[in-house]
Amino acid sequence: MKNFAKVVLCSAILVTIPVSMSATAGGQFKHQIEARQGYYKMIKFNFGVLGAMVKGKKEYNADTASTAANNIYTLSKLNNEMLWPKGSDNNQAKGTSAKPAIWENFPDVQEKSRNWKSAVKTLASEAGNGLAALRASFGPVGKSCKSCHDDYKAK
Ligand code: ASC
Repeated sequence: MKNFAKVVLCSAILVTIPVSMSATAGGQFKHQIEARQGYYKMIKFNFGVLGAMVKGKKEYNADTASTAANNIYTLSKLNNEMLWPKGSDNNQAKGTSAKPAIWENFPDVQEKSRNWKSAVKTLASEAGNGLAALRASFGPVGKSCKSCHDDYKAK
């Protein structure tokens, strides 16, 4: 090998090693896991705004309710396929509650996801129509969150 080629190759290796080491330090799927947790935090925050109204801890406000519900609806339309690489589960990766069962029962996960999205769509159209309408459409969303957590999220 020509000396120049050796220098280029060695430089490439020297640059690559620290990058891959830092990637494994927090787990191979650190970024995907952090991104999906951020996604759920956004949902949780907006769902919490609605929950406070449903439980009577905050006075019902149609604009706020509609905004929060539509934020969740917007989030429900993201394509998050890239956030769920095989192996990013709580057996093989750090800092996640995602059970390996997700990847073993993917059609069921997809069905639960579709049910959630459908309930969220109803919530988005109902939340601004008064407290009773919010209450009626809030429950099914919470139920569909729970149905997935029960099977696929570690406690
Ligand atoms: C929440 C939250 C969830 C759902 C779920 C509903 O507020 O953080 O994960 O509701 O518990 O049953």
